[in-house]
Amino acid sequence: MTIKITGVRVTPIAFRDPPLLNAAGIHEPYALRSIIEVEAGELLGLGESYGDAPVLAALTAIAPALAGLEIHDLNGLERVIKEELAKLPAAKAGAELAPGSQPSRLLANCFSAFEVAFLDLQAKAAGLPLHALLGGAVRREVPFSAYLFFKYERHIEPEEAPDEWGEAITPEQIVAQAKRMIDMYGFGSIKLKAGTLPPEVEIASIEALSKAFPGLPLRIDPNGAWSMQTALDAAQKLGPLIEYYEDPVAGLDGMAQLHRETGLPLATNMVVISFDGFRESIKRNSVQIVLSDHHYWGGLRATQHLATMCNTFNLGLSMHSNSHLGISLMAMAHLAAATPNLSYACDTHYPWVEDADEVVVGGKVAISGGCVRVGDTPGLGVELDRARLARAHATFNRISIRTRDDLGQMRKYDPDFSGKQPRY
Ligand code: GKR
Ligand code: MG
Repeated sequence: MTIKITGVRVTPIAFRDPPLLNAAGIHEPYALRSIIEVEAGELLGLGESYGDAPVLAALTAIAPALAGLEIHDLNGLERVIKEELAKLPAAKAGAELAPGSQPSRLLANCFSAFEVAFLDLQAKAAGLPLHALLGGAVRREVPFSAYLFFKYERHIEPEEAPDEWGEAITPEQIVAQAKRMIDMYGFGSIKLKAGTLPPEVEIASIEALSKAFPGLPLRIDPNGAWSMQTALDAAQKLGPLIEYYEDPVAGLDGMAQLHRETGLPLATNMVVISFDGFRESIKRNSVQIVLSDHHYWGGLRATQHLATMCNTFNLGLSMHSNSHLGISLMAMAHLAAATPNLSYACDTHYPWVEDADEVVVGGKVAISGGCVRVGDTPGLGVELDRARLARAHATFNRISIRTRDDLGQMRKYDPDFSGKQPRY
């Protein structure tokens, strides 16, 4: 059966984001995404990707060229994307903490944005849930971890109302944040974003979490903001408490040295973000766990290839996230459901999203018992709510943010903030 693409829409949206601290600076009051709709007659396939200007420009340029492709022709999709990208001016470097916005990832993340929508269409046309198309679910309940952030009580912009999470700049406040998030969603593991406050506070926060939640797997992620010495010192205290040490130092060589000297399992979404990086990491034994992310690894099928590589080289596999909504969450969940060796709970920023900002029917996708359930509804299992989408698009039109800039945002609080790395 031949089913052709009849139309493609890319809608930029923005949603509220709390003042979350990270190694680069602080989140702006709004996060950007793009919502992709691929039509084939009566059928509609959905995708969600980055909304930063360079990616958005590329997605928008590619969209009209996809009409006429057959929904199963993913090689054709890649060919058309390459042709359209070749016509665009070369993109400038993007924010480091949003790996998908790096120019070198443009092909991979454009392909992914449309591939998910094509696969959603294929699954709907076959009357199958997406996980069935990806090889079948090995788990129906996909575990996610509680993703904790140090944060300020409110954004510096006076017109932005405070969020419901409150301030978190001490170990006690981080434990309170974890309790609230676990009460709300039932998470069975915890990730702490670090590289932002002095390391003593961050280490003390892991110690406090370990006391407050005995037995719960813990991770810490300084996003490469620690010097080798800081990471080595911290390893002595953190080692016995964490399941993995995520990007404590920058670079493949730094990670390799840290692993040699500590023996701790190191995870990354910074030094291995492509198959080239994977090869280089294997040569040096830089990382023991790769955090996959279909948005910049080149789609759901490419991420399954990554899973095979991890299996082949005996590496662990986990899943990274950036600020996202429910379409991305469901793509992540179907992929994780169909990936046997994804052996750690996935990351997600979803708890930081407010229900009113979601664009799918029914509002936020449920996370219960720490898991997202993948069912038997054909495709991704979520539908677009047109009124919600229009609201999120209106928000995008109202604000002036067009590319994520955590560093620039931090300089509004502290004009002398250098952004120099390693930070500690
Ligand atoms: O949202 O601030 C953030 C995170 O730091 C994000 O940008 C990272 O890409 O979550 C990510 C990570 O695991 O490094
Ligand atoms: Mg990370």
